[in-house]
Amino acid sequence: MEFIEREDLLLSKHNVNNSKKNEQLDESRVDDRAKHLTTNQGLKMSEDEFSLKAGERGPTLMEDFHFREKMTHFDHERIPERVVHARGFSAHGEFELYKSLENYTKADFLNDTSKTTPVFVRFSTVAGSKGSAETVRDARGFATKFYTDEGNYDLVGNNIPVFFIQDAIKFPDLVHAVKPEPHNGMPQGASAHDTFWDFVANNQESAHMVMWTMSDRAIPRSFRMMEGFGVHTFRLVNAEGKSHFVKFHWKPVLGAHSLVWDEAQKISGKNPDFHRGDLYNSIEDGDFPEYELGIQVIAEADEDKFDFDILDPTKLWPEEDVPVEIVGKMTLNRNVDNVFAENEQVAFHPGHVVPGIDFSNDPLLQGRLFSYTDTQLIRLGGPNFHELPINKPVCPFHNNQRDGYGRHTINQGQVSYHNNSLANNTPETASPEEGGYEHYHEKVEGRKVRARSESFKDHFSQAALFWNSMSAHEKDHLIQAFSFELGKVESESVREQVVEMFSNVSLELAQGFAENIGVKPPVSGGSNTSKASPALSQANTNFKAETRQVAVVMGEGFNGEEVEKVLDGLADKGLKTSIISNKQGVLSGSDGVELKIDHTFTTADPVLFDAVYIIGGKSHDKAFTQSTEYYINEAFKHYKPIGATHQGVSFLEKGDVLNHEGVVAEDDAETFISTFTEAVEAHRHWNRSLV
Ligand code: HDD
Repeated sequence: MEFIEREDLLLSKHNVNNSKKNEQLDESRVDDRAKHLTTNQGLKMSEDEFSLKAGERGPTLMEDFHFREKMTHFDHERIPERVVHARGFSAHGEFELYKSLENYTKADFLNDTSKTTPVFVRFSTVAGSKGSAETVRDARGFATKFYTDEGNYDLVGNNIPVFFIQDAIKFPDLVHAVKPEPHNGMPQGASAHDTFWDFVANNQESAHMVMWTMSDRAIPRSFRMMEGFGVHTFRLVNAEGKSHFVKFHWKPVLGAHSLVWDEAQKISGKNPDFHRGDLYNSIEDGDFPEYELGIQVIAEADEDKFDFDILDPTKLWPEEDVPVEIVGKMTLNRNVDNVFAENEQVAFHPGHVVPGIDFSNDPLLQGRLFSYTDTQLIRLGGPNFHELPINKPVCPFHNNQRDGYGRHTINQGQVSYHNNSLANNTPETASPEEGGYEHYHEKVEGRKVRARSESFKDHFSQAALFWNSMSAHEKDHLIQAFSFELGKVESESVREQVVEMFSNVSLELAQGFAENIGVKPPVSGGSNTSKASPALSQANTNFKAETRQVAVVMGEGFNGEEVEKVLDGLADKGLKTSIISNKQGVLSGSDGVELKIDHTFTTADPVLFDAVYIIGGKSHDKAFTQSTEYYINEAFKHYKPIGATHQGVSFLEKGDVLNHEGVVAEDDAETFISTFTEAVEAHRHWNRSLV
């Protein structure tokens, strides 16, 4: 049998990642194409369609080893999904350091600017199951594994800089409350239900994080347009043994941008894979997502100089008080080859550290240090998950740990204990000078107590700081989000408790949603703080037109050369255009220009695009007209840029959308390209009046 070699199909389109980790993974990558089918024992099989039977119409024989092997493997294909963060997607990349941080840390990958560190990042929602929709209202996980020469360092963060609870012992309670209710298994991937809000009202330390999850941050436009935060206060320790407190930030080069809630809900149905598709396609197109690494540093001596406890994970360090210093950049430049092998089997752990990075006594962090290995043991089926290709460090590892399910390593020699004389007491420990990890010598003293520190008891000031920092439209979205979520809560008592709770954050906020959920608006309350942190508002983020998706609605007989010129011009500006029409195939322009249709009105939807550009055509039937009007109305309602040229302008006139912010009707190609690109760059046109 002759196989045809299809070189073009054998390699990932963008194999620009030449990192050490990528080379290591190459050893495990297998391409099955153009090969004979064999059993797992390597036996070539001549038949894979029919089981071995006693006669053509007879029973299947026990002897059929091929059937048994194939079926048994299939029967065991599933592993438990993650108890939280089950729905996620990943990519490979590289981290480069802009400047040495040796004053703060001895971590080699944060010292040597000539080194590029391979990374693997997994983004996720938190509450939903593995198959749930991606644009739900939720925090997003942002977990990064740095494969450093000194071992793996995992920065296991979220896109929100604070957390719901202050002590890890409450994590099972929080998760039980937000997950589908146990008596009926509803709702999936949603916090809009009684048990979640009952938890919130009765665990008021959640106030600050709830402000974030009710804000636009919880419905990101893209994984590429989210900030990342290490959340906890960690320690950096330098070669002299001096320690500083640190918080880690990822700042997306494209800025932090969000969907609107109506749109997010519709996307959940139209394309539940919206975020992974966006990440995957961007990388395949060579538009590599980039995030800069930032650090906030507080000297040990300044630990008590703030009006919050720096160990409290419900508090952030306002960037205006403790500036974020940008120190490096991560670029995601290779998609996974196999979602199970990489995205599902990757095992993160906040306790995977390298010399120079250490922990603080944040009681949430301390508990996480136990939980992550524990969960991998059940999820990945035993203690050898570090040997899975995606988890394996790029530096050698040696110890006396042995055996267990699925052991890959063949440890040679007689000795598997320490201390020993038979192997010269090796593998031997390394001194700090030789790169051995040494825990920071923090002095600790105290009575054994189960208690919350007094300094952890202010739950509302930073929730108010967040509210004060929001722009008008962001405040409005918060009020709408509270109204939606609590509108789904059946218990009147819970609704009342939540209004009462958030009246401590802002009277304007609590009054804004109370009536919508059938609760008497509070008349007194509010916070004493008028402090704001402009960095918390997405109105102050980066704005870029590059990689934005534009739906180009057009029909037969369009203005040929003119349209081609505009589409080329938009592509030059980095915009991604998709031609939408009523059926698949090719559209012919007035002057012989032909354009391929990318999607139809049936397969695409305006909620899947950042902007809409109406070109129209020479003549339209009723269905085309209705679909085009739907595109315009949806885009208008979601504050999206709308453009039109030539025949397209009449649609805007009809819909009364002309003369609104972010609506560009212009026949001159050059002017249209620049004005429309500017409108797209603005992301959304929040001041557009919808009435
Ligand atoms: Fe967690 C997964 C982030 C608190 C216990 N967590 C998990 C993931 C992220 C975070 C991004 C997914 C990693 C991946 O993609 O595989 N978790 C956080 C952040 C927290 C946090 C930023 C607060 C600052 N987590 C937290 C606490 C506990 C856990 C307090 C328990 C004490 N988290 C887990 C877990 C998971 C997990 C149950 C589920 C799957 C996994 O670990 O590997 O162990």
